[in-house]
Amino acid sequence: MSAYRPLSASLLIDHLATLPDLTARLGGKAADWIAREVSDGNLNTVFIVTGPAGSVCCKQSLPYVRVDPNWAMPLERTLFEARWMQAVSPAVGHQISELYHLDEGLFLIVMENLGSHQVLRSALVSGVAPAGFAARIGEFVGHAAYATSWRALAFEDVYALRDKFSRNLALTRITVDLVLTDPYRSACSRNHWLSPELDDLVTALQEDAVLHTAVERMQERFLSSSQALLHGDLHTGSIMISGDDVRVIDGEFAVYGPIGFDLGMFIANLVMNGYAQTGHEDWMRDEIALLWASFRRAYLERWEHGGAQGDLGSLTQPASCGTERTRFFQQVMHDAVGFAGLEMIRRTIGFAQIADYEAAQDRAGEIEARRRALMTGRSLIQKAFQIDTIEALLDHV
Ligand code: SR1
Ligand code: MG
Repeated sequence: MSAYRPLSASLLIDHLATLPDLTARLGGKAADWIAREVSDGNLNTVFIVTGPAGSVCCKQSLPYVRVDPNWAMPLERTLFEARWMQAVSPAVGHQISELYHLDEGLFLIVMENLGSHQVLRSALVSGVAPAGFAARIGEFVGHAAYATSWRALAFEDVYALRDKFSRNLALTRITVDLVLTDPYRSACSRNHWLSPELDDLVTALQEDAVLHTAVERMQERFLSSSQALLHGDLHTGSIMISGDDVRVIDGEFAVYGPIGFDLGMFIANLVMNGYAQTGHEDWMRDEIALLWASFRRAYLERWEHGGAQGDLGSLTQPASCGTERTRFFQQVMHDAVGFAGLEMIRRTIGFAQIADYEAAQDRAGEIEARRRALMTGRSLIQKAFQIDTIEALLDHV
């Protein structure tokens, strides 16, 4: 295990040169390699290292938030990301990147370089994302959620897996604060919004005690429902895409929680893209319908045929529990609706906002998109437990 130091491009090359497997993967000698920083997310540094025979992607934690160095942050997040990759890869195969190496001292992950892929959010903003991508994400959530659930695993195994992620405190704190709390607090200096155009809606969100009770219900779901191992940050910036090949990256927020959290977060990002970009609205509705159908299909396929070793459902035949299936998917839908509402609000007035709004055709279009997101988000949170089906959700957005 190495001692921690933030790696520059040349320090990273020196370090990789000490690792025979990675040296073989890159080919040639260290002097032949090029390391290029491609950091894009809020938290970490990322380099692509290329040699004569191949390339790798290297991600290192910093002791602070990359985009806000005054915000101190423990280094451990890379370890949780590696654990997430190890935990879900048997169920999702090539829908994530391959993990080549983890250095627990440097808090460094070395993984497959998705060189021909593009971040889905950028592909949407530039209009080059292929239709149908959301089906792959639905499959991913269905397979990962079932494989880590109480249906698939004996409770002893779920407890063991849940324990591995239960210390992911710093990033879970980010979610609890940034997604589930901050936007509803008028005194929170991390919030920012287009002012004065959104002032009336922001004040209404922050003064609405009935809404805050509905938010509390979603806080309760996030904190007290341990249905499956979540990705925990499944927005369109956590997906890489190249034609049909769709990969889920950045599992550092992984934690046990309600399955609808991942689905709701992804749905919200599609809805906001549809509001922001002219001509995308019907397309995003289609993607949301595909996401849900493929999630349901993948989860059910494993439920019916995947071999149930879990204690949950041990008394019933998978094929004979239609009522239970309906109840289960309705509950996931309720959670997805509520968390979609929270994600829409925080991405519009909270600390971490989205580039999609800047792709609106003009300022009036951006204001309109942001206002729609705030109004729809609020309504989704309030009506979460009344929206039972994907059709009802689509009618609502
Ligand atoms: C301080 S981190 C802000 C946001 O970036 C990540 O991608 C998560 O979405 C987090 O909420
Ligand atoms: Mg990320």
